[in-house]
Amino acid sequence: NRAAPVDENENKTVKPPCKLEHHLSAEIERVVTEQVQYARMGIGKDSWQLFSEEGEMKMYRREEEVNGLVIDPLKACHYVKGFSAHEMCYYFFQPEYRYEWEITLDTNGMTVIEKLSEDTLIFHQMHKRMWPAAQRDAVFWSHMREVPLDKSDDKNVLNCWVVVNNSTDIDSLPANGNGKVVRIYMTVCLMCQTVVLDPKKDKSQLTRADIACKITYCSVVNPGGWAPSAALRMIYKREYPRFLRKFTAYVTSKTKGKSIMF
Ligand code: 18C
Repeated sequence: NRAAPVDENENKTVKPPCKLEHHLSAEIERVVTEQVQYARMGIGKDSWQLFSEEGEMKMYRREEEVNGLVIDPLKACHYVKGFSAHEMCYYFFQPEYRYEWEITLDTNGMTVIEKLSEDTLIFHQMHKRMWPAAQRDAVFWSHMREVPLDKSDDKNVLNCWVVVNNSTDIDSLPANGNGKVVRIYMTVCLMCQTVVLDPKKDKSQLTRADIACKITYCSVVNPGGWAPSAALRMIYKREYPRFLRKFTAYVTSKTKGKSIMF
């Protein structure tokens, strides 16, 4: 005669464990595992070069080229008080908010091609053209989930969420199909951890003043075709800090006054 168990994931948008039952399941499992491991490594001892620092936000890159194209891997770390890991990932993943923060999109540039499951979407994005290079587009799967905590995580970490965006091919939208738009290839990982600032408080007592979000954003973008290296590196240096600054401010404003989504 016991009461029904309380489902503490009831209000989450994605309920772990994720049910992956589609043709991309195996690939998503592999890429997400890899990306989470890579994000957890932080900047470690590798030769990352700090290229931007604004308060808690630090951005590092490694200069790399493939067939003469700049593909510099980027790792960014940030720490923002007042919202949770789930909230940060939620606004990054959900398509209905994208135009409110994504400044690289062309007018009406985003389309959801397919919803594979609650936690996995396939997007087509048409990006703004940057003269003198050709316009770029991208087709990618986007997957959001909660990640179990790891022994390497700090004691004050409450939970961890991730969104991975990874390029994919679909028959209906062939790359470079019209001879004008060049397809970019990317792997992007946004990993966030909710940090509890007052360890004496129980989860149910936490307010926005008691939490912070530790953010790791990693990306590798292959421009897919000719793009002047120096110009591209200048765009990276300007646009990545702009994105993370703007996006975290956006999440702060969207969550203000709302109950916390853990
Ligand atoms: O992760 C981010 N956004 C996600 C949701 O949209 C998703 C998409 C990432 C891909 C971004 C690639 C954009 C290419 C756009 C072309 C340039 C437009 C610049 C317009 C500036 C106003 O994961 C946040 C992404 C933050 C992106 C920062 C800039 C990256 C620039 C990449 C350039 C690629 C080659 C362009 C060739 C131009 C050469 C002069």
